[in-house]
Amino acid sequence: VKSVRVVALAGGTGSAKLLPGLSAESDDLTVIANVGDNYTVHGLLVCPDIDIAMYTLAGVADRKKGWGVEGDTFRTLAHLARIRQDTWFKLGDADLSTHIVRTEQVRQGRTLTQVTKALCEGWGAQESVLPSTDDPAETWVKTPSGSLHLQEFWVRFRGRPKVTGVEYRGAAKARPTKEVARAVSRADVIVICPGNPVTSIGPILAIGGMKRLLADSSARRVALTPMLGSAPFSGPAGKMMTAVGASPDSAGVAGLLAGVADSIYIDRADDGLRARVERSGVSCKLTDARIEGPKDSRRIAREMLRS
Ligand code: FO1
Repeated sequence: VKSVRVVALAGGTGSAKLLPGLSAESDDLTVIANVGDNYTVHGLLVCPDIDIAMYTLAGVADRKKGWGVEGDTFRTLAHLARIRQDTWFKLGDADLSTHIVRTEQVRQGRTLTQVTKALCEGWGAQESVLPSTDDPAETWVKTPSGSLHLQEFWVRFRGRPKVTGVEYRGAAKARPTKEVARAVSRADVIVICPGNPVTSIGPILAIGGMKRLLADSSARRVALTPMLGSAPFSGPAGKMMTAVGASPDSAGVAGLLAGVADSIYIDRADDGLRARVERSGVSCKLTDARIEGPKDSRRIAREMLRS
């Protein structure tokens, strides 16, 4: 049988929960990862959404924390603290090996796409993980006291500041890579993972030409909500959605994905939102949307790929 070519748009912890299922249910999976929350710390280029996808597909992700490598140690971080350096961004020792290699290879002139391929091979991820762009594109969060890089907002200030808006700096000038363009144009199904629609999926869609590329694909485009009722399963999605004028629920997610997703799976408990979801032109499907482990991930992936 001809395999189904699956492309997954992914960013962050929520998105990563669906990847094991997609990987188990497809033998041709390409992940397009958000780069908006890439951050340079101690001179090292950290790409959290690329890395969570890579570690998840390699089977080494810390699923409890939702970032980093399972069983990692933090000895280097402890030494950084001892020599009075900032340690609010926690880099594990194994995770550091990724950032060291990436930073050096990018410095030598390789693209993030090339470096990511090498890192995925190194860690043993079978599927390909593609950065959404090789151009600069960063997500900044507007607060009453100024803009903060997403990592500063989320990790340093623990997501506490009031959010008045979100900026995708550089995104409009950035372009999808040729690898991304090729994967999208060959796809049979494009899956929009259950990531924060504003800070995980939004920055992918904000890249110049990305929405057009997705619209021109003949693939079926299907999303899974990251929301249950008026709250996300995890992370700051509700706050971010409210700040951009979307209702913090699955109907708001559908509105943000209008023109991008043909259909969206929402939780059965949110059946009451169906009419509002469909008003965005996105067809509404019901499932048990909570992903608590590999079984849920696989069940939902199967539903999404077969529908
Ligand atoms: N999230 C935290 O809440 N605290 C951390 O110290 C932290 C460190 C970190 C290091 C590497 C990495 O790849 C991700 C890390 N994250 C951390 C997660 C990250 O801030 C976000 O969850 C993602 O950017 C969401 O897309």
